[in-house]
Amino acid sequence: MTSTSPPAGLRHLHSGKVRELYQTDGGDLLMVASDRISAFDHVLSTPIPDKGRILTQLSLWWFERLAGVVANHVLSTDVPAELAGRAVICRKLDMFPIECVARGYLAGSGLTDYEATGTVCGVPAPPGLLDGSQLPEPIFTPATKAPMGEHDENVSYDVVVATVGAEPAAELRSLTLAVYGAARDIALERGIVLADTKFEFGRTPDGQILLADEVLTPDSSRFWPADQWQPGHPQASYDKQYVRDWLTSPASGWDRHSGEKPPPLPDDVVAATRARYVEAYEQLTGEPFA
Ligand code: Q0Q
Repeated sequence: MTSTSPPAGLRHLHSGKVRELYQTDGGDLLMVASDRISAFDHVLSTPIPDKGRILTQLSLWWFERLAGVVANHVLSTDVPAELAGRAVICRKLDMFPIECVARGYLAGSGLTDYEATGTVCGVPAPPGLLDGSQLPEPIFTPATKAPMGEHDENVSYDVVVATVGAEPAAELRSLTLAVYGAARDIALERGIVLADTKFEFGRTPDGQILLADEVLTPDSSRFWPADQWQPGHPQASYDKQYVRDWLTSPASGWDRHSGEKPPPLPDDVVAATRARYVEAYEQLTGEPFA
């Protein structure tokens, strides 16, 4: 079980569903990933052992692999012993208040929008696409950050321009699509469809835009097993399908539309979910998770 109490001498800044952010004495940031998992907009009461470590190490692998495409905010992994492997020291940036989403496939709010308007968050798309279809080209579908527990709101590119200015907006779109495209190709070579992902960027005092937050993890992206990809129905989630299937099965006794909190997960679902996170890490990086 991971602790949520702040490490000694650090000031707590933000809490996310599954992560915490602290400020160090030197003015840098410490981002800590927990073993918490969310499903159906609930943070579940049962942790997934090592999830925080696995996703932190995966994000660090991506930052390194993509350093040629975009610089990032990572400074060090020299963190307090009790957080080893699941925390990162990063540079404090002036964050853009925009969730920079890239979509290569139709799913989630992009699919809902397409079915209602024939466009994906205002971006034209050809007729006849299905749930899970690959888009002709990846698209930038920015969103404004919602309070925890609420859904981000998709906004038009013009809103991004009005919010951050024309030049930064163009750079955010360009970087988002460049990083997504590179990561999508790497993931697909390794048997994983990167359907979409969410990036956060921040600016240094001298105006450089850096890739921040965590990147290209199953928490910030839709990962689908490539050998099961079949447009026309909801795709299996690489990491959360066991959790979703159990929670929506009679065995859980839970009704996802009831507003009730989900019940604790059984040991076998926890073990299978942990195994999927390990499998995703090892399949993408080619390295054993230790
Ligand atoms: C920053 N967050 C995310 C968050 C709750 C993470 C602020 N380099 C940075 C970063 C980053 N990354 C942030 N602020 C300044 N400089 C990241 C959304 C929220 C827990 C963990 N919020």
